[in-house]
Amino acid sequence: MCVPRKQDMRVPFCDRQIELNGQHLTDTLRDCNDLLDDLPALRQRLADDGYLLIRQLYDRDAVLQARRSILEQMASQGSLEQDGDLMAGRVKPDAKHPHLLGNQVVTHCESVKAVLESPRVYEIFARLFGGDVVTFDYKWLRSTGTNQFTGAHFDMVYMGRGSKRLHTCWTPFGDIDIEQGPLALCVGSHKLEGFERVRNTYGQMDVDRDLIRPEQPFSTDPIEIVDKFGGQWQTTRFKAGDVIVFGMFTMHASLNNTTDRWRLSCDTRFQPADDPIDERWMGDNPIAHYAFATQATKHVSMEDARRRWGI
Ligand SMILES: O=C(O)CCC(=O)C(=O)O
Repeated sequence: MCVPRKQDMRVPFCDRQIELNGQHLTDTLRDCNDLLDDLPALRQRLADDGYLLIRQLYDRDAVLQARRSILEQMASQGSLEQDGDLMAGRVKPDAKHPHLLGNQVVTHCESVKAVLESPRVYEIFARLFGGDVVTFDYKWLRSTGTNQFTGAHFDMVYMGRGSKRLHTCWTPFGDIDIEQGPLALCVGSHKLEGFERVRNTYGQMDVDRDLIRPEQPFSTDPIEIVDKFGGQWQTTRFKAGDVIVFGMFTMHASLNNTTDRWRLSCDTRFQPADDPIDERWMGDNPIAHYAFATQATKHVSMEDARRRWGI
């Protein structure tokens, strides 16, 4: 019998089919748990790799309890298959996409907030920044359905008006295996010379100021990015309780969710409390992205913008 080797597995990654553990994509994101008691080494790792993967930062049961609350909310919105297995989170075919992104009814309910703003995550950032920490009130709680994915982007362009030390913390609400479309980082993108022109052009834009539609990623072709600018896409199998932290210039995307289950995750933001803050994301009813409500006809496509930047 012929058993396929691990490196023979091809996975859908945005608009491409890519060999897992080939040249462009590996499942080798490394955790930093062995460095957690060594602050200089932890900071150095973040500077070197552009990310910190922390296994089981949160209490797994607390994350699963939050998952249950999110799924109950999704069920009440009619987005779940009613098959008696709430925690499986099956996509109801033809259901409308659930309203979770920035929905404080869900993101600030007790069980979800207890994870996203747990003392454990505050402590990590307080140590990394060496002082008090603040988190955005807006939380990007995501449900990624069958065949959906997130295109490659920097977070800078969405929330870059405040602290230069702003970081993202990505939290899976459940175990996320390769086929459910985990997050992938283009490792090296935050510092490689090849990405300098991307950081200096695309990375300096602001989707609201420059009228580039917020839902347009930099690219949906992960191979193009590596071939043109360098780095390597890396992912991993996430477990409920894990988090991954990264900076505003670490390019990231997600693999495609090929299952019939919603992939649940939330990205939150942390920064030093004394730094200026991007006001679009603060308060009980954050301003959020605003330009397209009023100026939808003036938008610039990412394709045109990239041509203009020469990248
Ligand atoms: O979860 C995803 O698919 C995308 C997350 C993301 O873009 C982020 O954490 O900034």
